[in-house]
Amino acid sequence: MASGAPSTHRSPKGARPRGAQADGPSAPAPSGSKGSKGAKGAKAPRAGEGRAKEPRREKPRPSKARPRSGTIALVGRPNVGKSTLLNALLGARLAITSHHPQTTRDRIAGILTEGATQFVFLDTPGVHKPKNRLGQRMNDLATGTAADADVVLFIVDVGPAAPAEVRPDDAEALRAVPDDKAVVLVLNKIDRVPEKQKLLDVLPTYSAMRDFAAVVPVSAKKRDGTKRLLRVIEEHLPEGEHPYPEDELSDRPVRFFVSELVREQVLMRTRQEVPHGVAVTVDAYEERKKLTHITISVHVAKESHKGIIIGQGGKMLAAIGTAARARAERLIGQKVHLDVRVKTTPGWFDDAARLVDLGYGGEGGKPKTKKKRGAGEARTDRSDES
Ligand SMILES: Nc1nc2c(ncn2[C@@H]2O[C@H](COP(=O)(O)OP(=O)(O)OP(=O)(O)O)[C@@H](O)[C@H]2O)c(=O)[nH]1
Ligand SMILES: [Mg+2]
Repeated sequence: MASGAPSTHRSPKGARPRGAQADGPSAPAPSGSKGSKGAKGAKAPRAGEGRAKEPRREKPRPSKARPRSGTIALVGRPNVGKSTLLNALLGARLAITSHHPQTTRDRIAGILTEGATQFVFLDTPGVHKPKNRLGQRMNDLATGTAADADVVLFIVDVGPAAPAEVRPDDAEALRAVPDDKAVVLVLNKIDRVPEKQKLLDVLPTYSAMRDFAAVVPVSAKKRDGTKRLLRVIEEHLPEGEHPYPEDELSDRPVRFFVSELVREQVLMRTRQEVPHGVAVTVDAYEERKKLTHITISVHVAKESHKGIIIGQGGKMLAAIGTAARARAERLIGQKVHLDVRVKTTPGWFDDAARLVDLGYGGEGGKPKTKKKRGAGEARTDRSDES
C-alpha cells in the first residue's frame, strides 16, 4: 500500500494551494518533461503556505551566516525509504511512496531553504538489477545523481532485526557511489527495531564497507532523527548562493506530480506485475478560472492489464480517478476535473522511443547548478547593502 508520507501544504513550483488542508500533498516543481505533452500551465509547486512557514530549525542561527547550498542525493536499494525520507526532510508530501520496489522512476528534486542554507535533495530510483531499459535508465539516474551531488545520503533499512551482515544488494548499491563523495550512512526504519542497542552492533558491519562522513539513525516514517540529519548534511554543504527562490519546493511542474498521484493510486490498488508495467502521462492540462481540466493516460504493457485497471463495471478506474483527483485538488488548490483513460502500449519499458514519449527519456529533472561566489565577488547579505 502506498504509505502515508508526511504531508504539508507546501506545493510544487507555481502552485499556490488555497485552503490548505491537513493532509494535502505539497507542491514543489523541477524541470522534467514527464507528462508534458500537450499540457499547458501547471508550473512547479512552491512553499510559502501552511507548514512551509513553520519554524524548522532546532536552534536559531545567525542571520548573517554565509549562504550555503548544495545537492544531496538520496541513494540506496529499492524500498529502503528514500522517498519517505525526502518527504520527511522537506516536511512535504512530494514524492510518492509505496511498499512496491521501484516506486520512484525519476530523479525528483525537493528544495528546503532554512535561513542561510538551501538544501537541494535529489530522490533517486532504487539501485537494482535491471530487467529492461527502464530499469537501466533508473539505475543510471541514481548513479549519475550520486556522482554529481555534493553529499550522498546512503540509506539502508535496518528493521526489524538490525542486520549482522551488510546485505549484498546494499553493498551493490553502494558501489554506485563514487569513492570521493561525502557519504552519510542513514540507518532507516529504526521504529521497527525494538532493541535500539542492536543499532550499535550494526555500525562495524557498515563501517567496514566505507569511511562514512557520519552515521545517522532515523525513522523517516515517524520523522525521528531528521533534524539531526539536516544539521549533519549542512556541515558538508559548500558555501554558495541559493539557486532557487526560498519558497520553491521542487523544480518539477505540477502536472508531473499529478501524473505521479495517479500512478500512486495504481500502485496502491494493483499487484504483482501490473504496477511495474504502468506509466502515466498528462495529455492535456488546462487551468480555467474555477476548475483545472486534466486529461491523463494510464499506459499498460499488456491488454490483460487494461481490464484489471478498469475493473468490473469500471469500478477500479473510478476509484483511482476519485482518489487521485482529491489529492490533485489539494495540490493545486482548486477544483479539478480529471479524465483518466487507459491505453495499451505493449512492452513500452523496453522501447527507447516509447520511453521518451512516456517521459522517461533524457536525464530526468536536472537540478540547477548554484552560482558559486568567486574570489572578491560581492556578498548579497545585508552587511553589503548598507
Ligand atoms: N516502519 C517504517 N517504514 C518505512 C520507513 N520509511 C519508509 N517506510 C516504508 O517503506 C516502504 C518503502 O518506502 P519508499 O519511501 O517508497 O522507499 P524507496 O526507497 O523510495 O523505494 P523505491 O522508490 O522503490 O526505490 C513504504 O511502505 C514506506 O512506508 C520508516 O522509517 N519506518
Ligand atoms: Mg522512492
